[in-house]
Amino acid sequence: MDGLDDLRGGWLQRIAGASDEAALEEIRVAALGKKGEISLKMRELGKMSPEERQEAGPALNALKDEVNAALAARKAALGDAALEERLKGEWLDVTLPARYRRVGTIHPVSQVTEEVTAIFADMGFAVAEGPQIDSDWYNFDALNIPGHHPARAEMDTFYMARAEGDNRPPHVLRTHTSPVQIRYMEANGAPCRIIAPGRVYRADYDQTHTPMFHQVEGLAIDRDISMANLKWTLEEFFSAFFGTKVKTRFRASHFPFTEPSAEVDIQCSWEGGTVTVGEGNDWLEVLGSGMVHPKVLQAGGVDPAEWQGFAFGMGIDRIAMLKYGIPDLRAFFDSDLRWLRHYGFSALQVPAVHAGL
Ligand code: 2NL
Repeated sequence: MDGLDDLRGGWLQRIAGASDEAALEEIRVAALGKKGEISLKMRELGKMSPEERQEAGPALNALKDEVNAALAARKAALGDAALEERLKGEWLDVTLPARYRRVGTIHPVSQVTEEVTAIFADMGFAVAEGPQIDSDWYNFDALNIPGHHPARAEMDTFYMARAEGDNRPPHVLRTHTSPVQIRYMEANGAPCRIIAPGRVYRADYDQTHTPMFHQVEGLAIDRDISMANLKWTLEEFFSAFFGTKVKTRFRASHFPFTEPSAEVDIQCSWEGGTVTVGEGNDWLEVLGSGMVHPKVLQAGGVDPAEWQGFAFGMGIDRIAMLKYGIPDLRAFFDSDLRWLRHYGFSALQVPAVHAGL
């Protein structure tokens, strides 16, 4: 077919000269679009004799393929060049210091919970968790606190509202984490060594009480656990926690869920209005404890003829104040950023745990 070489030469030259994708698209339409030059030529094939068509058909198809290939190649080349240009403009100095960002802090309660957990973990205690709303059976009856018991009233319990005719058992905001330990005994049986840290609730608000506070309870059950094991465990704990040898004093007490029961004081000094733990001749009450009452073991599905153990409970907020010199309990829950920055901990700081004292 006459003039095909000129046609090829012309289009390839225009493609090579296209300076951007839009120009390239214009060229494609002019050559291969519905009314494009090459498309019109192909339409002429119909008017040719079979002999002419035999020759011109394949030649035109080859030209069409060649032009298409040239268009694609030029498009890729233009894309590469555009990217190259952009990368030159988007230069970035990765050695510049990072932009300033305000970092948060770990709340003292979280920090102390981590510290307590780490110390008891070293002594073989696992962490147990449970619901903050529980039935009055788990919160009271299972702990040998029957319906008429004054401890129920003393604990200033928050009861969940119940609609008229709702026959589910009454539920409460847990007043201690003991129900977690009852549930753990039910699920896992004896022997066991656990601590149960978490939020607890009592309707009490003054200088030294907030309606929500944090408690950690501990439970160790085996065949021959005694008060001696309790005393060693607590002395070990307080020494590791305060980073100095801490003497403890056990005073006989009474709780419905332990028998015998003891309140535990730690040695401290009062000097210039500040408390220092682990020295001096004064005592601070920080903990309640005792041997788990047989009825409580029974409520947890553990046979008191075979098993016995100790339990204890202490306030986390209280020991956090003592360790870190925080004077006012209520500020713990004010969410005051200045307070949080002052008393908070770096997220990168590992819990301060002192071993081998
Ligand atoms: C206190 C008293 C205490 C317990 C908590 C406990 C848990 C189970 C069984 C027996 Cl499952 N006892 N917990 C025992 C003694 C005292 O806390 O004054 N805490 C600040």
